[in-house]
Amino acid sequence: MARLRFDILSLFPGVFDPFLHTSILRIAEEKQLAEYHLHDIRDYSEDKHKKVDARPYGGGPGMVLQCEPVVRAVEAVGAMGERSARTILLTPQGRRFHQKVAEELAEEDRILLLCGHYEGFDERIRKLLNFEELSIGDYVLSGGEAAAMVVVDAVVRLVPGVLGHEDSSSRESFAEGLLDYPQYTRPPMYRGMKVPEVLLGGNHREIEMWRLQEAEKRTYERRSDLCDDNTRDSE
Ligand code: 6GU
Repeated sequence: MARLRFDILSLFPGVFDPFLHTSILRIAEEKQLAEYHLHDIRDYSEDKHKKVDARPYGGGPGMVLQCEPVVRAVEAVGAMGERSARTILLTPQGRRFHQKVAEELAEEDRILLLCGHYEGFDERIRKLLNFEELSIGDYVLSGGEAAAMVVVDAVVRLVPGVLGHEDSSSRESFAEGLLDYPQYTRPPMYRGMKVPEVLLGGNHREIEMWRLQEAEKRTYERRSDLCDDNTRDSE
C-alpha cells in the first residue's frame, strides 16, 4: 500500500493518464510512495443515458452537475480504501492553493479530489459533502481537471523519498520562500556567454553565498510581494 493514495473523480478521467504516468509522478508510483485512482462520475449516473447534468433552475447559460451521480460517486469511492480521505473540491471559488497547502497535503495518506465541469455543481452537493474547496488561482478554467493535476504534482514531489535528493532539508534551507537562483550546465561558454566564474571554482561556501544573493535579487525584482510577506495564507 502506497504512502499516499489519490482518488480523482471527474467526467474526463482519461485526461489524467499521461500526466500521472510520466516523470516524477510516475517515479512516485513506482517507488510505491503514491498511487492514483481515477473514477468517472458518469459511471455513477442512474440515468439510462448516463446523464450527469441538467439546465440550471432559474435559467442562464450552461449545465449544472446534478446531485445524484456526484454524491453516489463520492460515497462509493470514499468506501473503497481502508483509510478515510481528505476530501477536496476543485473550484475557482475555493481557498487559494499555494506551497504551504501543498506541504500540508503531503502529510496526508489519502486525498480525494472532485473535479467540476460546466457551470458548476448543484449547491446541495456542497452542503451534503462539505468538502474543503481549493482554487489554483484567479482565472477561470473550464473544469477542475487541470487544477487537480497541479495539486497532485505539487503535493507528490513533497512526499519524502520521491525526489532523488532528500528534499526536506533543501526546503528548509536558506532558499525557502525565494525564487530559484540561476543554473548553468556544460558547456562553460555558449554564443559568447560565460558561466559565472564562481560556479567553476569549486568553493562551496562562495557558491552558496552567490546563489543566495542571486535568489534574493531575483525574488526582489520579480516578486517583491514575496519579500515582505512570508505567510501568504491571507491571499
Ligand atoms: Cl480549481 N477550477 C476551475 N474550474 N477554475 C479554476 C480553478 C479550479 N482554479 C482556478 N481557476
